[in-house]
Amino acid sequence: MAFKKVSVIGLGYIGLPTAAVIASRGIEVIGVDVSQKAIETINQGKVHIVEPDLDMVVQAAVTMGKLRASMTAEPADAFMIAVPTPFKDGHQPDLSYIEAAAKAIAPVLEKGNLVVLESTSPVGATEKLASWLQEQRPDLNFPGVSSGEPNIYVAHCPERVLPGRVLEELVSNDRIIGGITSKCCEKATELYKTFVRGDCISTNARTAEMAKLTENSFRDVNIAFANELSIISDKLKINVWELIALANRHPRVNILSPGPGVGGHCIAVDPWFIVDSAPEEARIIRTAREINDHKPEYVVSKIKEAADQFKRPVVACLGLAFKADIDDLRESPALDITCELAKANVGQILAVEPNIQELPAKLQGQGVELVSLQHALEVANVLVVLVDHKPFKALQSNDINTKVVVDTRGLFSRF
Ligand code: SAJ
Repeated sequence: MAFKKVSVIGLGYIGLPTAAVIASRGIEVIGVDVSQKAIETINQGKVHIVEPDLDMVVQAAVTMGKLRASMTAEPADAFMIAVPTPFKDGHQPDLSYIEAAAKAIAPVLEKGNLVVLESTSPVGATEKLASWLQEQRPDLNFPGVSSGEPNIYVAHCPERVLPGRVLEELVSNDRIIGGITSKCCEKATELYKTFVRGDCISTNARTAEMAKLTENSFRDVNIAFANELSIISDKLKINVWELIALANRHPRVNILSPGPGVGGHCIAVDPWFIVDSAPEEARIIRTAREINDHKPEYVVSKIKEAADQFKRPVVACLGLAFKADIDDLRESPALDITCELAKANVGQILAVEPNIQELPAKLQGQGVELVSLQHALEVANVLVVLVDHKPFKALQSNDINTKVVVDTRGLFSRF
């Protein structure tokens, strides 16, 4: 089956780059989203999210007439669902966006179509997707649900790209193709082969769902280990950065870096899906989440100690984003720490975030000032490194040696 027309549901950080890359291979792509603003922006050949080179790829695809965005679904050969899967209170996965996507595409599905779930999902979500579609379309046979021979193919192929390197990783990363049946795997592999250079590895849908959650949990557990080491090292008066660099000289040790906590919408969220599915059994995974979630509190206490040394503390928080060299503030520990400092009346709080133009809503009206790095260096007596953005990495020892420094990223451990 050749894929002449592909529909991507959800045009966010994953859906839009995926749609644009497939369109760049000459396939007609219809992107569907609930945001009118996103649709208008994309149809003008522009982007509503920040990701290196994405603007160029989208503009080229729209200009060539291969990519079009719409608020309503239309018939296609394949549907790729890339909608958010956040968690609700109590860390339970919220699948309502997937359900809404199922309802949106169900009316236009035709025999022989392929439906792929890309959203990071708890185990069983792909099967649920098939049953939601079956409810809407009793005239079609969905795999794993209908007793008849399936005439629609459903698979899970989790996205695995790193924000900041999305376009490169979309093409070069290996993909896990989890079909509800082996025929579903075959169809989905055919689709991914149109734009993926990495290997496409077949498995079942449940294993593919768990594989994605496992990747992010592995990273979360490793970072929690590093964060725990940083707190132990503080207590024992050891430089944790030197410690980890030394331990990592062992050929079979690879400890990640401690930081102010774990942010973003993936690593801080996905492990909870495993905990929710197996609450008694997922002990390390839960503890790692708790350690990483507790780290911002620990950092705030260290900053308060530093500020207490001054009569008029001026605290400059370097970075608000959830990681280096991006503008994404979602689930950012740096933002939470800055907010906590403002609430706690620690002193005058300055925020330096070279990737944004105005103070985020959460910090407005809190007495926090968004300033340049230069200004912060001139007036602050406490310097807090929260994100390892490039301009902060370029600082020299004479920029900071008159300040009390709380360095959560190990930028100055070299001085
Ligand atoms: N962090 C540390 N120490 C480290 C590495 C990261 O504290 O050594 C922190 C970062 O500062 C950030 C958070 O962890 O706050 C997450 O950053 P990240 O770069 O590790 O990951 P994300 O959330 O940007 O992207 C991850 C990736 N998953 C893995 O590397 C296993 C990406 O490939 C996934 O596609 C993405 O999650 C996702 O969408 O699930």
